[in-house]
Amino acid sequence: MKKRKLGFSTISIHCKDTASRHKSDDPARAHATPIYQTSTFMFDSAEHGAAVFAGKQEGYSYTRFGNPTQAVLERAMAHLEGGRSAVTFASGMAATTAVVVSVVRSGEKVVASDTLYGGTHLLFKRTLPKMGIEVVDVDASDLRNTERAIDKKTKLVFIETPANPTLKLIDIARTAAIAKKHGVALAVDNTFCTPYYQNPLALGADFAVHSATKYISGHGDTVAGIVVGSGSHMDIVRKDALSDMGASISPFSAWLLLRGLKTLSVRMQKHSENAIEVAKFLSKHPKVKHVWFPWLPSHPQHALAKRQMRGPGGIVSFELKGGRKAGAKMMNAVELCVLAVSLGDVCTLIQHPASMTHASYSREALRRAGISEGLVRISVGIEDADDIIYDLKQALTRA
Ligand code: LCS
Repeated sequence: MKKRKLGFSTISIHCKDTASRHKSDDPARAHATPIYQTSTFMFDSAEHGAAVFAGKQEGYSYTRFGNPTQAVLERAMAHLEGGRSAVTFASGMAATTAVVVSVVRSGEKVVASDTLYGGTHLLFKRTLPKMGIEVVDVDASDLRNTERAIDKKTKLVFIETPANPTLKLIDIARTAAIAKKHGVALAVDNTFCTPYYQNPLALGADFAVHSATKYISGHGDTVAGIVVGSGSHMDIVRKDALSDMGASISPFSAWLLLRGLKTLSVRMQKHSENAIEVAKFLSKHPKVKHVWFPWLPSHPQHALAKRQMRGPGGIVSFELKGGRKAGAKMMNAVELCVLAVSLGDVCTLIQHPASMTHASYSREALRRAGISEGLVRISVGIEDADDIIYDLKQALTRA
């Protein structure tokens, strides 16, 4: 019989995309992927070591270049994102940096969307210019801005959709068509959706970038990043950016992500269900001025959300009528929700972007990105929705 392509949950559990009788590479035949907690690997002979280093023989040499635990994770992520290969990193920021340095050189240019995680914004505005790389940011939700900003020096378009923290969306397929027309690579930060809800490569992007710290880990216990792609640039991501820059994932973090990955689909469903409830509750609350959530018909790009994403994920942002002061009072009054940055955790997290995750933005950049002083971001967890809403309701009485 023809081999059946496995579904998302099955791939995320078995880390392969077609069924085949299980064979263990592990001498003890462990069922769970072992944590290969080793920095280095033994060679049978000087010739064997030389062959592995020369790439003439497959095998591991040193964990910075690759490790069996990491390799299982990379295979699973490549299948889930529909890419040829994946490379894991010590953080989402390392993954983003790896994509940029693999594609762009000194004297060249990146066109980026104007609403990005604050760390990515700092990399683009502070560090890349020191390396002679210019970054021009545009409101990429209007495709004319992206096309206008691309010139002969441009090598990469970098977008985040949905954007952190405003949930602004960018049409990936149409941005990819523009990038292709100009011979420019497109990278999409897919952290908010994960491959469960959005596949940038299938829409024409060259790279899908993840802060795996978030939903892929899911449990708020590690920091990691992943790049998935199909083109020849992926060899540079692995060989140059990973090996030379050295921000490789630890075997233990890779193992935590493999564990998280197994429940990604059910967690994403529950995050989304809860977030829909929270968004509806907030949008009806008399103290709330506005709610940003792609699954609400009031979201200005709701139609694009339904076309491009298979679900909303768990991030809801809102602004209170009382602005920043009321938001602070509310954040100080939560009892179940945790006042902390990061997102995609099983616990509900609440934070203030303008003074926390996006504190690196200038006032003008905040304004352009639509991140108001009063904006509050919730990463809705997978607790019982009634408990989350009860907590938000009681905290709002103090706002
Ligand atoms: N991309 C997105 C969309 C992010 O939200 C983050 C971190 C990163 C990349 C960087 O990943 P990291 O290196 O931290 O793994 N976002 C955070 C946030 O919203 N709160 O704290 C970190």
